[in-house]
Amino acid sequence: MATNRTFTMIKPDGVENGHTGAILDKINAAGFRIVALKKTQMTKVDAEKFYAVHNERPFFGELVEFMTRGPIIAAILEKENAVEDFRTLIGATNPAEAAEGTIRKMYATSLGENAIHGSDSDENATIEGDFHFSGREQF
Ligand code: RTP
Ligand code: MG
Repeated sequence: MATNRTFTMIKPDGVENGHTGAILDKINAAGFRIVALKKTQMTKVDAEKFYAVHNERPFFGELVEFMTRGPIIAAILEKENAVEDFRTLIGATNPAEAAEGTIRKMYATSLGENAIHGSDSDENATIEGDFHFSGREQF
């Protein structure tokens, strides 16, 4: 089951800029089924834990500040080859390098504020989904 799932967050910039509906439409049109979905806001402790892999990077403080400044939309998504196909749908980390038609090309504003997250492996998809949703919230 986990191999067909990924985890995403519409980041605070995407929510603030009013892109939630359009982004969910694109996710739906690309064939992903919603397993879990909610609007929530991460605390500093949450964001430091979620992005712990980056805690030595120079942008870590900025990233935590950004990810906690407003609500996000968190979701678990299901589809064949979910992790890789979702990374293709969202595009490169830097929107300036993202392919035409990708979510980051259309809705991101900068390298730091890039509208959306997608898990980078099946293992992280499970860890990240379970970070935000209990078993009873995943259908
Ligand atoms: P994400 O984890 O959010 O899906 O993004 P990603 O895999 O494409 O990129 P990653 O290397 O994991 O970086 C995580 C997030 O940190 C911010 N970032 N800022 N200012 C910078 O140099 C910089 N580099 C990365 C971005 O919000 C990026 O998505
Ligand atoms: Mg990443």
